[in-house]
Amino acid sequence: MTDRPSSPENPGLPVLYSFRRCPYAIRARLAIARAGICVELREVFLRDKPQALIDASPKATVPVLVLPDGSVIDESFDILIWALDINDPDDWLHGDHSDLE
Ligand SMILES: N[C@@H](CCC(=O)N[C@@H](CS)C(=O)NCC(=O)O)C(=O)O
Repeated sequence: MTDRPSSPENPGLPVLYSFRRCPYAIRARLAIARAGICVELREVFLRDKPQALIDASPKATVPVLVLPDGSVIDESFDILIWALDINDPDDWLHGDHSDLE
């Protein structure tokens, strides 16, 4: 696992700190995937978080998204909104989902 704050291997890509089984991280990954956005995924161990994650978001929960300009989104719902604002092919943000109720 890398501990770098930026992504020299994938310059320009957002970095997503995630934990596979975390439901909040799953929500963020789902929205990012549906939006078709490429990110560098960094799986973390919650018991041994990388310093770069803590530096980006001192509350140190996952998911954390670090954008190429250095800005940080550290709430899964905000990551979902960020992704779907870029591309929302199924209109999850504004569609009529009354059939799901
Ligand atoms: N409100 C946050 C909650 C994130 C959260 O609590 N994630 C858990 C994992 S599921 C976490 O990182 N806990 C910190 C820890 O276990 O050290 C969000 O929606 O992103």
